[in-house]
Amino acid sequence: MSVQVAVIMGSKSDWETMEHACSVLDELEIAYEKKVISAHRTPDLMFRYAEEAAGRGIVVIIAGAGGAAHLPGMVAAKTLLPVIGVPVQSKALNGLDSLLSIVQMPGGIPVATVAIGRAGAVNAGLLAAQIIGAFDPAVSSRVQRRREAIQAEVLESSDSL
Ligand code: RP5
Repeated sequence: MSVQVAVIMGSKSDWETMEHACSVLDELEIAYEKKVISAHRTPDLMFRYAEEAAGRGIVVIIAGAGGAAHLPGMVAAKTLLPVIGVPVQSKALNGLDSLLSIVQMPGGIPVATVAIGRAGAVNAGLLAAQIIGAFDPAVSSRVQRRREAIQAEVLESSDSL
């Protein structure tokens, strides 16, 4: 199975959040790679990675970062692949800094920004799956089954009140 999704993050400390995106991709049987790439500490690697991703067969990039979270936006600036940005919950400002750094892109260079923290990482995995699912019915039906399971869980939750 060829790697379709790149999950990148600004620091190893982001893994606690980004592993939730990877769990969703595992669950939906989507092949991915994961890598620490820092916009500030390894800028040349970031540009090279973004420039080469499409040529390597990557379809979607999920990029997580916290604080001055420039990774998703800078990667988006160097590729035409869809980039999903995950704001990591920072200690100092609870992730509001990360959110604003990622979401406030100038017109012309989009980053699909999800919620701060774990829910955002889960949704980033799902959004990547839905993008792939638009062209791959097998992936789309696995996403559909996951939705049905969530729905059943909510309906059953009343019984345990
Ligand atoms: C950002 O700075 C990373 O994405 C991380 O969220 C934050 C802190 O990084 P560390 O100091 O923990 O490596 O670049």
